[in-house]
This record gives sequence, structure tokens and C-alpha cells, in this order.
Amino acid sequence: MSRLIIVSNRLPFSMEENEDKSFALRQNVGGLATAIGPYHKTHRDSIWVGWSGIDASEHTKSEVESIKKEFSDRRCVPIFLDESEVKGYYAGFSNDTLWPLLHDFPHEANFNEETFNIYADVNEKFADMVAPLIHKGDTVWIQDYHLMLLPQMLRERFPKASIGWFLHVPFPSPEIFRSLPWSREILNGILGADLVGFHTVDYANSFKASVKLLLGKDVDEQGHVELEDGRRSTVDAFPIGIDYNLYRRTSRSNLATEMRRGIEAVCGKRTGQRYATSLTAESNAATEASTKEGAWWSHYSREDLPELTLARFAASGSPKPKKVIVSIDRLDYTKGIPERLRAFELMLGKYPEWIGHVTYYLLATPSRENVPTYKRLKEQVDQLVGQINGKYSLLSWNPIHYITRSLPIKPVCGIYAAGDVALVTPLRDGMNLVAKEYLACHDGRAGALVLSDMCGAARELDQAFIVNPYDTSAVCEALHDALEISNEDSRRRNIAMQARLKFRTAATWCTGFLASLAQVASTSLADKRL
Ligand code: ADQ
Repeated sequence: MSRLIIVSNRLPFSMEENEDKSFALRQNVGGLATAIGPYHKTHRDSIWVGWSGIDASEHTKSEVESIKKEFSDRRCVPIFLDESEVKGYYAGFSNDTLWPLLHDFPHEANFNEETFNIYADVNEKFADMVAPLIHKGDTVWIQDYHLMLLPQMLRERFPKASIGWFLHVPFPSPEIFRSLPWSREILNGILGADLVGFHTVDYANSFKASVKLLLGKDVDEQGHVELEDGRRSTVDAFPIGIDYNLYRRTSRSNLATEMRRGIEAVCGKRTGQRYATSLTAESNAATEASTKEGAWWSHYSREDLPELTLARFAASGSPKPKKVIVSIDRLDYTKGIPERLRAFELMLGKYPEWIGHVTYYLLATPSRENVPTYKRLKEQVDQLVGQINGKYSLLSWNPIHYITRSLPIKPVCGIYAAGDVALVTPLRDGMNLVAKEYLACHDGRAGALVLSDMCGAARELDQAFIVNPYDTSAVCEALHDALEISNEDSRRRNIAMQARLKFRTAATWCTGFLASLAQVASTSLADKRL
């Protein structure tokens, strides 16, 4: 029986130690685990190889054996990396060199020969682990930028194996990619695969242009690259989808509904709540103060204008309905969180009628905390949230609810469902699943999506409010328009996008890529036998 061997940096589960020193597996969140996890779970002929997240030297032999057993019960093969490997391969070359470079942040990329060498060694370690698992007729599907050298490493050991590689992040223009001192090694590593996949045609084109520029190889109209060993590698686009029905269904679950109602109560959308009463009391008190003291505003100078408008709107009330904005991200500089916060701040200043009426739920889970840039970003976001809340909060209303925990799918869907507007504005993003999940949670309901033009999802979700995430005033205006849109208009826009998402799911993405791989690998082999 032929099997599928999935290889990625992390496995879809992480190991956690219980109080009684036993180990338990926890499902990982993140794009890749969410997309391929369900396929792996339901296809018993698949095995998943990846880093366990554990340093074996910190555990006894019997602990390591029991960890392996836990993983193997879920058809997972764990790889153990020590501290220096994690530092060089993961925090170093993967996340401090490749990640910024691939996301068009070359100024953030550190080029360090030592971390590149460790990256190459760890890719070889993956090859050593995968090689004994490969039997005749098996397919190997390698994921993402952590393992760009692995396809060629396996190809050298298995000239006839069927190998695919998919990149979950963008591929930059050759002008940016060529600045990497090891760009040719990386391209040759990737071309070990029979099928090289990207989220969009644009990324596939950038890759082809790099192959032409840096390796001097032509790529034909069908995306074929002819290689020295007589093989052919094919480059193509496979936009990833989501498990639409899962998100739709979960957004209607009891827990998600409770979450949504709770958020609506906190934001004053549900009448008769304690919150609504206290906000009215606050407004009344301000009105009373302003009428009793007459020219109360004369104490303010022109520079105090925001405070003045704030007080005025709190006092007089605003005709605006209560609205909720939501966003859900890993705390990563590519996700454009500070830029988005500045646009939100600008909107409160420019359209003060929203003060006390719109609440932003910002769910941003810290990631890669051992990389200094990420630590700085967390401090910056903390500071901006504090600044905006400090400037605009009323006694019983905060503009931003800032949550840094990672939440399970049900509360996440509750947050999506509560959002009248989703603000999804990455500076660069391979696809962005959050935009798609939000729309699935609003199936049959109104809900406006403000979406960055700089992510793969914008190529598909063209009925969203598309913005340049660097343009603060454009994001501010789009946010305002999205808050103002009628339910009818919002539903009409969403229907077209939802129809597409229902058909192009995570499952069809997996099967589509694997079907193409089976097809191109058989042609590549046939040519080679000639
Ligand atoms: P990511 O960078 O992880 O993925 P994204 O596509 O947005 O980004 O997927 C994030 C996933 O994690 C979503 O399923 C979301 O619901 C979940 N998630 C994010 N923050 C969370 C939080 N705070 N709590 C709980 N869940 C959270 C990479 C690429 C993307 C590409 C995917 C898939 O960077 O561009 O879309 O892979 O290919």
C-alpha cells in the first residue's frame, strides 16, 4: 500500500507535561496544522514527521520513549532538536533570515553563515529520519520554508520517489531573493521536488524569475523546469482553503454563541445590560456637568481637541449603533498590528461619533518570543494599545479589548461571529486564513471584511474592502465604510466570496496538490526511464 509522508517543521501536536509528570498531546494552532491536520486525521495511510518541540537531553530515556509512543499513536514521528539546533535552524536561519526575506522585509533579515550551516545540518537530520520510512510507491510532501534543502537531499537518496514541496508564505521578487548569499543552494534544494507549489500565481512567477535569473534555467509556459539529472520539476499555484463547514458549524455552537452574546453585552449591543446603564449614566453625568458649568469647554485649548470631542460625544450621545471590530493573529511584524492600531486611532479621532460605540477585540498571541524583533513588537503593541485606551476610554467603555492568549476554535469562532467588521491587514501574508474563517462564521449573517491587498487571500476575496495596509488614512476610511455598510449590502458582498470558499476548502487543496503531484511525478519518471 502506498502512503503519504507529510514532513513539516512542527508536528500538528505539542507535548505538555502533566502535574503527575506524565505527558499529553495538545493540538497546535496555526495555518499549517489547521489546513493539513484534518487530512492527516482522516487518512490512515498518512504519517507526519516533524520536530517534537522537545529537547531530548532534558528527559530520561524512558520519558523520551513514552513521548515517542504518544506521538506514534497519532501516526506522528517526532524529531528531537537540541538547544543549539533550535537556535541556529529555527530561531536563526528560518525565522531571522528566511521569514523576513520571503515577506519583503530584507532589512530585518540577518545573514549568518553559521546559522545557514546549522539549517543545512538540520535539513539533513530530517532526511535521515524520513529516508527509512520511504517505501516504493510512497509520496513525500514537504512543507514550507524551514525545509527548503530537504527535497534535493531526499532526491539524491531516492531518484525515483514522488516528492512535493509547498511554500505557505510568499515568494519575493528575484531582486530581493538574490540578496540571500545562499539563494542558489536554496533554489537547487527546492527543485529536488517533482512539484513545487505556491499560494498564488504571483509567487510562482517570482520563483520562476529567480530560477531564470540565478540558475540560468528556463521555465516553460506549463511551469516545467528541465534539470541536469534528466528530471523535470513543475511549478504551480495551489491556493489553500479552510474547512468551511467546520467554521460555519462551530460559529453556531453553544459555546461560540455564548461568547458572541457576552461580547455583545460588554459592547452595549444588547439592551438592558449593566454596561448600557452605566454608559448612559456616564453620558448623563457629563451632560449635567456641561449644562451646569456652562462654558466647561473653555478650559480646553486647541491641542486638547480630542478630549473635547470625546467629552462632547460622551455627553450628547451619538446616533451610531454599537459595533464590534475583531482581529485574530499571531503577534508577528508581518501581520501589520501596529499599523492597524494607528488606523483605528485615526478613525476615533476623525469620526468621534464612534467613541463609546465601537469596540475592537484584538486577539494577538505572542509567537517566536526568543527572537528579539518579536519581543520588541510585543512591547510596541502593548504600548500602542495602552496609549489608545488611555486617550479614548470612558469610565465604562474601553476602545480595545486586548487578549494575548491562544484560544481554542470555539471561542475563536465566537469572536469572529461577534465581529461586525474583521480588520485583516497584514503587511505581507502568503494566504491568510483568518479572512476566510471570518467569512465562514458569517455565513447567512452580515459582517464586513477589511482586507489587505498584500496577502494571497486578496486575490480571491475581491468583494472585501481591499486596502493598502501601509496607508493609514485608507485603512481608517475603509474601516469607517465597513462600519457604516448596511446589512443587506454586506450580505450581498459576502455571498459571492462564501460560495467560492465552500468549494475550495482545505481538503480540496490537499487532494488537488496530491493529484497534481501524482500526475507530474509519473511524467517525470517516464521521461527519466527513456
Ligand atoms: P499563519 O502565519 O499562522 O500561517 P494564518 O493563515 O492567518 O497565518 O493562519 C493562522 C491560523 O491560526 C488560523 O487558523 C487562526 O484561526 C489561528 N490563530 C491565529 N491566531 C490565533 C489565536 N490568537 N488564537 C487561536 N487561534 C489563532 C501560514 C502563512 C499564511 C498561510 C497559512 C496556511 O503565514 O499566510 O495562510 O500558513 O498556508
